[in-house]
Amino acid sequence: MDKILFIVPPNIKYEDFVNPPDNVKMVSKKSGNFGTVITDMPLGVLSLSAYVKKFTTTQTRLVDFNIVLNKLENFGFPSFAEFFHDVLSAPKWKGYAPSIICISVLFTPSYQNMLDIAECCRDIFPITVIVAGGGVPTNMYNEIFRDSTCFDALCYGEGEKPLLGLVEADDKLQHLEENPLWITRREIERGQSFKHDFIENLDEIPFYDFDVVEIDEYRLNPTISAYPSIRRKKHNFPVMTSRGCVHRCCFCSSHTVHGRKMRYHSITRVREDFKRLRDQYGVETIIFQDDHFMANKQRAFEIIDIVKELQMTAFSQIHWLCMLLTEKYLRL
Ligand code: B12
Repeated sequence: MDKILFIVPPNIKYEDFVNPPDNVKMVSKKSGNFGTVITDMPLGVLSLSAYVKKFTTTQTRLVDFNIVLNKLENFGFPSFAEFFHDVLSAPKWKGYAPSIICISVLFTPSYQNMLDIAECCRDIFPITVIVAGGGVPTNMYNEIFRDSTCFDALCYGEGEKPLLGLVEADDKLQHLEENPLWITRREIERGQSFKHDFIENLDEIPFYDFDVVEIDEYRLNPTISAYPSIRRKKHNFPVMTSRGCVHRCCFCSSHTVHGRKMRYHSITRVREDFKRLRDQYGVETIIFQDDHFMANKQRAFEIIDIVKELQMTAFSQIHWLCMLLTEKYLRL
Protein backbone atom coordinates (compact mmCIF):
# COMPACT_ATOMS: atom_id res chain seq x y z
CA MET A 1 0.00 0.00 0.00
CA ASP A 2 1.31 3.43 -0.93
CA LYS A 3 1.61 6.27 1.54
CA ILE A 4 1.42 9.71 -0.01
CA LEU A 5 2.67 12.82 1.69
CA PHE A 6 1.27 15.95 0.05
CA ILE A 7 3.24 19.13 0.68
CA VAL A 8 2.12 22.69 -0.04
CA PRO A 9 5.03 25.17 0.06
CA PRO A 10 4.64 28.64 1.54
CA ASN A 11 3.07 30.92 -1.06
CA ILE A 12 5.49 33.67 -0.11
CA LYS A 13 9.25 34.11 -0.59
CA TYR A 14 11.43 33.94 2.51
CA GLU A 15 12.58 37.57 2.08
CA ASP A 16 8.98 38.80 1.85
CA PHE A 17 8.03 36.75 4.90
CA VAL A 18 10.80 37.91 7.23
CA ASN A 19 11.12 41.41 5.85
CA PRO A 20 7.77 42.30 4.29
CA PRO A 21 7.96 45.15 1.76
CA ASP A 22 5.36 47.94 1.77
CA ASN A 23 3.05 46.17 -0.67
CA VAL A 24 2.86 42.92 1.36
CA LYS A 25 0.31 42.60 4.19
CA MET A 26 1.84 41.95 7.62
CA VAL A 27 1.01 39.85 10.67
CA SER A 28 2.48 40.32 14.13
CA LYS A 29 4.12 37.43 15.95
CA LYS A 30 5.99 37.39 19.24
CA SER A 31 9.27 37.52 17.33
CA GLY A 32 8.25 40.49 15.15
CA ASN A 33 6.27 41.39 12.04
CA PHE A 34 6.07 38.95 9.14
CA GLY A 35 4.49 38.84 5.69
CA THR A 36 0.99 37.33 5.63
CA VAL A 37 0.64 33.82 4.32
CA ILE A 38 -2.57 32.92 2.55
CA THR A 39 -4.09 29.81 4.01
CA ASP A 40 -6.76 28.75 1.56
CA MET A 41 -7.67 25.09 1.45
CA PRO A 42 -5.65 23.36 -1.25
CA LEU A 43 -8.51 22.07 -3.39
CA GLY A 44 -6.15 20.28 -5.76
CA VAL A 45 -4.74 18.16 -2.94
CA LEU A 46 -8.22 17.40 -1.58
CA SER A 47 -9.33 16.27 -5.02
CA LEU A 48 -6.22 14.17 -5.71
CA SER A 49 -6.52 12.49 -2.34
CA ALA A 50 -10.21 11.68 -2.81
CA TYR A 51 -9.59 10.34 -6.30
CA VAL A 52 -6.72 7.96 -5.45
CA LYS A 53 -8.60 6.70 -2.39
CA LYS A 54 -11.65 5.94 -4.54
CA PHE A 55 -9.69 3.30 -6.46
CA THR A 56 -6.92 2.21 -4.07
CA THR A 57 -6.17 1.74 -0.38
CA THR A 58 -3.55 4.51 -0.43
CA GLN A 59 -2.99 6.51 2.77
CA THR A 60 -2.62 10.25 2.43
CA ARG A 61 -1.31 13.00 4.72
CA LEU A 62 -0.59 16.69 4.20
CA VAL A 63 1.90 19.30 5.35
CA ASP A 64 0.69 22.73 4.29
CA PHE A 65 3.54 25.06 5.16
CA ASN A 66 1.23 28.07 4.96
CA ILE A 67 -0.71 26.64 7.88
CA VAL A 68 2.48 25.73 9.75
CA LEU A 69 3.82 29.28 9.33
CA ASN A 70 0.52 30.90 10.21
CA LYS A 71 0.29 28.97 13.47
CA LEU A 72 3.86 29.66 14.63
CA GLU A 73 4.11 32.24 17.38
CA ASN A 74 7.82 32.77 16.78
CA PHE A 75 9.92 32.36 13.68
CA GLY A 76 13.71 32.46 13.95
CA PHE A 77 14.99 30.30 11.09
CA PRO A 78 17.73 31.85 8.92
CA SER A 79 16.11 30.37 5.78
CA PHE A 80 12.98 28.48 4.76
CA ALA A 81 15.24 25.54 3.80
CA GLU A 82 16.19 25.10 7.46
CA PHE A 83 12.61 25.54 8.56
CA PHE A 84 11.43 22.84 6.09
CA HIS A 85 14.13 20.49 7.31
CA ASP A 86 13.12 21.05 10.91
CA VAL A 87 9.45 20.30 10.23
CA LEU A 88 9.88 17.36 7.86
CA SER A 89 12.52 15.55 9.89
CA ALA A 90 10.15 15.34 12.88
CA PRO A 91 9.45 11.76 14.07
CA LYS A 92 5.84 12.14 12.91
CA TRP A 93 6.91 12.32 9.25
CA LYS A 94 9.93 10.01 9.45
CA GLY A 95 7.67 7.45 11.09
CA TYR A 96 5.04 7.87 8.39
CA ALA A 97 7.75 7.03 5.81
CA PRO A 98 5.90 8.15 2.67
CA SER A 99 6.38 6.13 -0.51
CA ILE A 100 5.38 9.10 -2.70
CA ILE A 101 5.88 12.79 -1.93
CA CYS A 102 3.60 15.09 -3.89
CA ILE A 103 4.47 18.79 -3.83
CA SER A 104 1.63 21.01 -5.00
CA VAL A 105 2.70 24.36 -6.44
CA LEU A 106 0.23 26.89 -7.83
CA PHE A 107 2.01 30.19 -7.30
CA THR A 108 5.28 31.41 -8.80
CA PRO A 109 6.54 33.00 -5.55
CA SER A 110 6.70 29.42 -4.20
CA TYR A 111 9.29 28.44 -6.81
CA GLN A 112 12.39 28.49 -4.57
CA ASN A 113 10.39 26.99 -1.68
CA MET A 114 9.40 24.07 -3.90
CA LEU A 115 13.07 23.44 -4.80
CA ASP A 116 14.15 23.65 -1.16
CA ILE A 117 11.39 21.27 -0.04
CA ALA A 118 12.36 18.74 -2.71
CA GLU A 119 16.02 18.90 -1.66
CA CYS A 120 15.09 18.51 1.97
CA CYS A 121 12.81 15.53 1.19
CA ARG A 122 15.52 13.88 -0.92
CA ASP A 123 17.81 14.15 2.08
CA ILE A 124 15.32 12.86 4.67
CA PHE A 125 13.55 10.28 2.45
CA PRO A 126 16.26 9.13 0.01
CA ILE A 127 14.29 6.33 -1.65
CA THR A 128 10.89 8.00 -1.79
CA VAL A 129 9.45 8.96 -5.18
CA ILE A 130 9.30 12.77 -5.28
CA VAL A 131 6.96 14.46 -7.73
CA ALA A 132 5.39 17.89 -8.06
CA GLY A 133 2.32 19.21 -9.84
CA GLY A 134 0.19 22.31 -10.28
CA GLY A 135 0.57 25.38 -12.46
CA VAL A 136 4.23 26.00 -11.71
CA PRO A 137 5.59 22.52 -12.63
CA THR A 138 3.24 22.38 -15.65
CA ASN A 139 4.69 25.59 -17.04
CA MET A 140 8.22 25.72 -15.64
CA TYR A 141 9.45 22.15 -16.00
CA ASN A 142 12.54 23.18 -17.97
CA GLU A 143 13.61 25.60 -15.24
CA ILE A 144 12.87 23.09 -12.47
CA PHE A 145 15.00 20.36 -14.01
CA ARG A 146 17.71 22.97 -14.66
CA ASP A 147 17.67 24.07 -11.01
CA SER A 148 17.15 20.75 -9.21
CA THR A 149 18.05 17.09 -9.41
CA CYS A 150 15.63 16.08 -6.67
CA PHE A 151 12.41 15.47 -8.65
CA ASP A 152 11.62 12.10 -10.17
CA ALA A 153 8.92 13.69 -12.31
CA LEU A 154 6.54 16.62 -12.69
CA CYS A 155 2.88 16.32 -13.51
CA TYR A 156 1.52 17.94 -16.67
CA GLY A 157 -1.80 19.64 -15.84
CA GLU A 158 -4.55 18.08 -13.78
CA GLY A 159 -3.25 15.28 -11.66
CA GLU A 160 -6.03 12.86 -10.76
CA LYS A 161 -5.45 10.35 -13.54
CA PRO A 162 -1.64 10.67 -13.58
CA LEU A 163 -1.41 10.19 -9.82
CA LEU A 164 -3.71 7.18 -9.88
CA GLY A 165 -1.54 5.67 -12.64
CA LEU A 166 1.56 6.25 -10.53
CA VAL A 167 0.01 4.68 -7.44
CA GLU A 168 -1.12 1.64 -9.42
CA ALA A 169 2.26 1.15 -11.15
CA ASP A 170 4.51 -1.62 -9.83
CA ASP A 171 7.67 0.04 -11.13
CA LYS A 172 7.00 3.69 -10.38
CA LEU A 173 10.16 5.17 -11.87
CA GLN A 174 9.67 3.27 -15.11
CA HIS A 175 6.03 4.35 -15.21
CA LEU A 176 7.08 8.00 -14.85
CA GLU A 177 9.55 7.64 -17.73
CA GLU A 178 7.04 6.05 -20.06
CA ASN A 179 3.94 8.10 -19.42
CA PRO A 180 3.28 11.38 -21.32
CA LEU A 181 1.21 12.71 -18.40
CA TRP A 182 4.46 12.89 -16.44
CA ILE A 183 7.46 15.03 -17.33
CA THR A 184 10.92 13.67 -16.64
CA ARG A 185 14.37 15.03 -17.38
CA ARG A 186 15.02 12.22 -19.87
CA GLU A 187 11.73 12.80 -21.66
CA ILE A 188 12.63 16.48 -22.09
CA GLU A 189 16.05 15.51 -23.46
CA ARG A 190 14.37 13.13 -25.92
CA GLY A 191 12.17 16.03 -27.07
CA GLN A 192 9.02 14.22 -26.02
CA SER A 193 5.78 16.19 -25.80
CA PHE A 194 3.38 15.98 -22.88
CA LYS A 195 -0.38 15.88 -22.75
CA HIS A 196 -3.34 16.52 -20.50
CA ASP A 197 -5.70 13.80 -19.42
CA PHE A 198 -8.78 15.61 -18.13
CA ILE A 199 -11.66 14.06 -16.25
CA GLU A 200 -14.55 15.03 -18.50
CA ASN A 201 -17.33 14.32 -16.03
CA LEU A 202 -16.23 15.94 -12.77
CA ASP A 203 -18.73 13.81 -10.82
CA GLU A 204 -16.19 10.97 -11.21
CA ILE A 205 -14.17 12.77 -8.52
CA PRO A 206 -15.65 11.87 -5.12
CA PHE A 207 -16.56 14.39 -2.43
CA TYR A 208 -13.25 16.06 -1.60
CA ASP A 209 -11.13 14.37 1.06
CA PHE A 210 -11.40 16.90 3.87
CA ASP A 211 -9.96 14.26 6.22
CA VAL A 212 -6.51 15.16 4.91
CA VAL A 213 -6.71 18.74 6.26
CA GLU A 214 -7.11 20.08 9.77
CA ILE A 215 -10.20 22.08 8.96
CA ASP A 216 -10.05 24.36 11.99
CA GLU A 217 -6.60 25.53 10.98
CA TYR A 218 -7.97 26.80 7.67
CA ARG A 219 -10.73 28.64 9.47
CA LEU A 220 -8.05 31.10 10.61
CA ASN A 221 -7.54 32.18 7.00
CA PRO A 222 -6.34 35.81 7.03
CA THR A 223 -7.65 36.40 3.47
CA ILE A 224 -11.24 36.10 4.44
CA SER A 225 -11.02 39.12 6.71
CA ALA A 226 -10.65 41.17 3.53
CA TYR A 227 -14.28 40.47 2.65
CA PRO A 228 -16.45 42.62 4.89
CA SER A 229 -19.75 41.16 3.72
CA ILE A 230 -18.90 37.73 5.14
CA ARG A 231 -20.12 38.01 8.69
CA ARG A 232 -19.28 34.65 10.25
CA LYS A 233 -15.80 34.36 8.84
CA LYS A 234 -15.02 30.95 10.25
CA HIS A 235 -17.86 29.09 8.55
CA ASN A 236 -16.84 29.33 4.91
CA PHE A 237 -15.48 26.69 2.55
CA PRO A 238 -14.04 27.09 -0.95
CA VAL A 239 -15.63 25.02 -3.72
CA MET A 240 -15.06 24.51 -7.42
CA THR A 241 -18.20 23.40 -9.28
CA SER A 242 -16.52 23.49 -12.70
CA ARG A 243 -13.10 23.43 -14.28
CA GLY A 244 -11.75 25.18 -17.35
CA CYS A 245 -12.34 28.58 -18.87
CA VAL A 246 -13.13 29.47 -22.48
CA HIS A 247 -11.64 32.97 -22.37
CA ARG A 248 -8.17 33.98 -23.52
CA CYS A 249 -7.22 36.64 -20.98
CA CYS A 250 -3.56 37.48 -21.43
CA PHE A 251 -2.85 37.50 -17.67
CA CYS A 252 -4.26 34.07 -16.84
CA SER A 253 -2.41 30.77 -16.92
CA SER A 254 -5.25 28.62 -15.68
CA HIS A 255 -5.88 26.98 -19.07
CA THR A 256 -2.41 25.43 -19.02
CA VAL A 257 -3.59 23.23 -16.14
CA HIS A 258 -7.36 22.98 -16.60
CA GLY A 259 -7.81 23.59 -20.34
CA ARG A 260 -10.10 25.93 -22.27
CA LYS A 261 -13.17 23.70 -22.37
CA MET A 262 -15.73 23.94 -19.58
CA ARG A 263 -16.32 20.80 -17.52
CA TYR A 264 -18.89 20.62 -14.76
CA HIS A 265 -20.18 18.84 -11.72
CA SER A 266 -23.86 17.97 -12.19
CA ILE A 267 -26.41 20.11 -10.37
CA THR A 268 -27.46 17.05 -8.36
CA ARG A 269 -23.91 16.57 -7.19
CA VAL A 270 -23.48 20.27 -6.36
CA ARG A 271 -26.60 20.09 -4.16
CA GLU A 272 -25.34 16.91 -2.42
CA ASP A 273 -21.91 18.43 -1.77
CA PHE A 274 -23.27 21.73 -0.42
CA LYS A 275 -25.71 19.89 1.84
CA ARG A 276 -22.91 17.70 3.14
CA LEU A 277 -20.69 20.71 3.73
CA ARG A 278 -23.49 22.35 5.67
CA ASP A 279 -24.56 19.31 7.69
CA GLN A 280 -21.19 17.64 8.29
CA TYR A 281 -18.89 20.66 8.52
CA GLY A 282 -21.21 23.47 9.64
CA VAL A 283 -20.48 25.50 6.51
CA GLU A 284 -22.57 28.65 6.14
CA THR A 285 -20.83 30.43 3.28
CA ILE A 286 -19.75 28.86 0.00
CA ILE A 287 -16.79 30.52 -1.70
CA PHE A 288 -16.79 29.80 -5.42
CA GLN A 289 -13.30 29.35 -6.84
CA ASP A 290 -14.49 28.43 -10.34
CA ASP A 291 -12.50 30.17 -13.06
CA HIS A 292 -15.69 30.92 -14.98
CA PHE A 293 -18.68 30.34 -12.75
CA MET A 294 -20.93 32.22 -15.18
CA ALA A 295 -19.98 30.14 -18.24
CA ASN A 296 -23.46 28.62 -18.23
CA LYS A 297 -25.76 31.25 -16.76
CA GLN A 298 -28.74 28.96 -16.32
CA ARG A 299 -26.57 26.55 -14.33
CA ALA A 300 -25.10 29.38 -12.27
CA PHE A 301 -28.60 30.58 -11.30
CA GLU A 302 -29.61 27.01 -10.40
CA ILE A 303 -26.57 26.76 -8.12
CA ILE A 304 -27.40 30.07 -6.48
CA ASP A 305 -30.94 28.79 -5.93
CA ILE A 306 -29.45 25.72 -4.20
CA VAL A 307 -27.42 27.97 -1.91
CA LYS A 308 -30.58 29.86 -1.04
CA GLU A 309 -32.65 26.69 -0.62
CA LEU A 310 -30.04 25.34 1.84
CA GLN A 311 -30.13 28.66 3.69
CA MET A 312 -26.47 29.26 3.03
CA THR A 313 -24.74 32.30 1.54
CA ALA A 314 -22.16 32.47 -1.21
CA PHE A 315 -19.23 34.50 -2.35
CA SER A 316 -16.62 34.50 -5.07
CA GLN A 317 -12.99 35.46 -4.75
CA ILE A 318 -12.38 35.02 -8.43
CA HIS A 319 -14.76 36.80 -10.72
CA TRP A 320 -16.15 40.24 -10.02
CA LEU A 321 -19.28 39.63 -12.07
CA CYS A 322 -20.01 36.46 -10.22
CA MET A 323 -19.52 38.31 -6.99
CA LEU A 324 -21.95 41.04 -7.97
CA LEU A 325 -24.53 38.56 -9.15
CA THR A 326 -24.18 36.44 -6.07
CA GLU A 327 -24.59 39.44 -3.84
CA LYS A 328 -27.57 40.65 -5.88
CA TYR A 329 -29.40 37.35 -5.73
CA LEU A 330 -28.58 36.42 -2.18
CA ARG A 331 -28.78 39.89 -0.67
CA LEU A 332 -25.51 39.39 1.22
C1 B12 B 1 -8.52 29.45 -5.79
C2 B12 B 1 -7.43 30.34 -6.33
C3 B12 B 1 -6.87 31.23 -5.43
C4 B12 B 1 -7.17 31.26 -3.95
C5 B12 B 1 -6.13 30.44 -3.14
C6 B12 B 1 -5.93 29.04 -3.63
C7 B12 B 1 -5.05 28.23 -2.70
N1 B12 B 1 -5.38 27.00 -2.52
O1 B12 B 1 -4.11 28.67 -2.13
C8 B12 B 1 -7.00 32.77 -3.67
C9 B12 B 1 -8.30 33.46 -4.00
C10 B12 B 1 -6.57 33.14 -2.26
C11 B12 B 1 -5.97 33.12 -4.74
C12 B12 B 1 -5.12 34.17 -4.64
C13 B12 B 1 -4.23 34.53 -5.64
N2 B12 B 1 -4.11 33.98 -6.85
CO1 B12 B 1 -5.11 32.43 -7.39
N3 B12 B 1 -6.06 31.08 -8.12
C14 B12 B 1 -7.01 30.28 -7.69
C15 B12 B 1 -7.56 29.41 -8.82
C16 B12 B 1 -8.76 30.13 -9.45
C17 B12 B 1 -8.00 28.03 -8.47
C18 B12 B 1 -6.97 27.13 -7.77
C19 B12 B 1 -7.67 25.87 -7.41
O2 B12 B 1 -8.11 25.66 -6.30
N4 B12 B 1 -7.89 25.03 -8.41
C20 B12 B 1 -8.69 23.82 -8.27
C21 B12 B 1 -7.86 22.58 -8.08
C22 B12 B 1 -8.72 21.35 -8.22
O3 B12 B 1 -6.90 22.59 -9.11
P1 B12 B 1 -5.33 22.77 -8.83
O4 B12 B 1 -5.09 23.38 -7.52
O5 B12 B 1 -4.74 23.39 -10.03
O6 B12 B 1 -4.84 21.26 -8.73
C23 B12 B 1 -4.88 20.40 -9.84
C24 B12 B 1 -3.61 20.42 -10.73
O7 B12 B 1 -2.90 21.62 -10.64
C25 B12 B 1 -2.81 19.24 -10.28
N5 B12 B 1 -1.94 19.35 -9.14
C26 B12 B 1 -1.82 20.31 -8.21
N6 B12 B 1 -0.87 19.97 -7.32
C27 B12 B 1 -0.39 18.77 -7.67
C28 B12 B 1 0.62 17.97 -7.10
C29 B12 B 1 0.90 16.76 -7.70
C30 B12 B 1 1.98 15.93 -7.14
C31 B12 B 1 0.19 16.32 -8.84
C32 B12 B 1 0.48 15.02 -9.44
C33 B12 B 1 -0.79 17.14 -9.41
C34 B12 B 1 -1.07 18.35 -8.82
O8 B12 B 1 -3.83 18.30 -9.94
C35 B12 B 1 -4.88 19.00 -9.25
C36 B12 B 1 -6.18 18.29 -9.47
O9 B12 B 1 -6.50 18.24 -10.84
C37 B12 B 1 -6.34 29.40 -9.80
C38 B12 B 1 -6.70 29.18 -11.24
C39 B12 B 1 -6.98 27.71 -11.46
N7 B12 B 1 -8.11 27.43 -12.04
O10 B12 B 1 -6.22 26.84 -11.11
C40 B12 B 1 -5.77 30.78 -9.56
C41 B12 B 1 -4.24 31.05 -9.70
C42 B12 B 1 -3.54 29.83 -9.11
N8 B12 B 1 -4.04 32.25 -8.93
C43 B12 B 1 -3.24 33.06 -9.46
C44 B12 B 1 -2.88 34.32 -8.92
C45 B12 B 1 -2.07 35.21 -9.81
C46 B12 B 1 -3.29 34.70 -7.65
C47 B12 B 1 -2.93 35.98 -6.90
C48 B12 B 1 -1.49 36.42 -7.06
C49 B12 B 1 -3.90 37.05 -7.34
C50 B12 B 1 -3.60 38.43 -6.73
N9 B12 B 1 -3.11 39.31 -7.58
O11 B12 B 1 -3.77 38.63 -5.56
C51 B12 B 1 -3.24 35.62 -5.45
C52 B12 B 1 -1.96 35.12 -4.74
C53 B12 B 1 -2.25 34.23 -3.61
C54 B12 B 1 -1.01 33.81 -2.86
N10 B12 B 1 -0.99 32.57 -2.54
O12 B12 B 1 -0.11 34.52 -2.57
C55 B12 B 1 -2.64 32.50 -10.73
C56 B12 B 1 -1.24 31.94 -10.44
C57 B12 B 1 -0.24 32.45 -11.41
C58 B12 B 1 1.16 32.28 -10.91
N11 B12 B 1 1.99 31.89 -11.81
O13 B12 B 1 1.52 32.49 -9.76
C59 B12 B 1 -3.73 31.42 -11.12
C60 B12 B 1 -3.19 30.24 -11.94
C61 B12 B 1 -4.80 32.16 -11.94
C62 B12 B 1 -4.24 32.93 -13.09
N12 B12 B 1 -4.64 34.17 -13.18
O14 B12 B 1 -3.49 32.51 -13.91
N13 B12 B 1 -6.04 32.26 -5.75
